[in-house]
Amino acid sequence: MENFLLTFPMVAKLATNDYVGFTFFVGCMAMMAASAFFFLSMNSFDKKWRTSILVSGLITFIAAVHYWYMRDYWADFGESPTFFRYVDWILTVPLMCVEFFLILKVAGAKRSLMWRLILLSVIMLVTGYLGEAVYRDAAWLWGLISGIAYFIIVYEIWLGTAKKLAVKAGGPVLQAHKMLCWFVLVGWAIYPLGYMAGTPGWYEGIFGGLSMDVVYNIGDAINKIGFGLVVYNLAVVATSEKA
Ligand SMILES: *C/C=C(C)/C=C/C=C(C)/C=C/C1=C(C)CCCC1(C)C
Repeated sequence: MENFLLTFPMVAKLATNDYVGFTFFVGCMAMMAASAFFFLSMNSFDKKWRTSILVSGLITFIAAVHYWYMRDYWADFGESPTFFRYVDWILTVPLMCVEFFLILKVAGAKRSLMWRLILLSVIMLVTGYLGEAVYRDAAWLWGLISGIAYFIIVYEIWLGTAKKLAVKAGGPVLQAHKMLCWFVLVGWAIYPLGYMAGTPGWYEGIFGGLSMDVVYNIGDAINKIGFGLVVYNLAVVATSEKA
């Protein structure tokens, strides 16, 4: 029995300088804790906000499950879990687009806005995956196409239809929308840096000292939990203003 456990340990050792392994581990815990927080707080709010909080919880929960697998994958193979990473993103990033729609519904947001943002985010992620995993020699080109889709999302929420709806809604919704816009502009900009650190191209060396996975893991923690907390805060403020 003892020999068996030594040959097939239940848990992998984590080296003290394994920052990728460490951030997968802590990221997993943080996503689990955030999910519990969002799910358990959900029913203390006005019905209008419950779906938004539910979606916040789903985003961190889906990430928690993927982090569980990615942590394992990294421990076993010492390689970037690119496939799991992009499956996680392709589920959670469209849900973040849904959040914009949900909070702007009070101002009459249409479903077409939601689908437009979802479509752009899918284009951004699929082209990113092609560059990172399939056509690595042309990573810069796929990254550029991905970046254009990202730019259009930024334009849409900062200056386009979404912005106009947020202004129409005013008050706490406008404030929350602004915060989410900052997350997309600054928080999401972390990802292209990770991409450039982890793919070959003319930019090699500029970000070469960074670890792609550490950058992605920090980005995920900031964006998924931060996004959820903005929506949570909106529900708190809007519910107390009504009371
Ligand atoms: C929770 C996960 C989130 C918010 C992931 C967001 C990912 C991005 C904004 C990725 C963007 C990329 C580019 C803009 C260009 C290079 C390729 C990507 C996919 C890393």
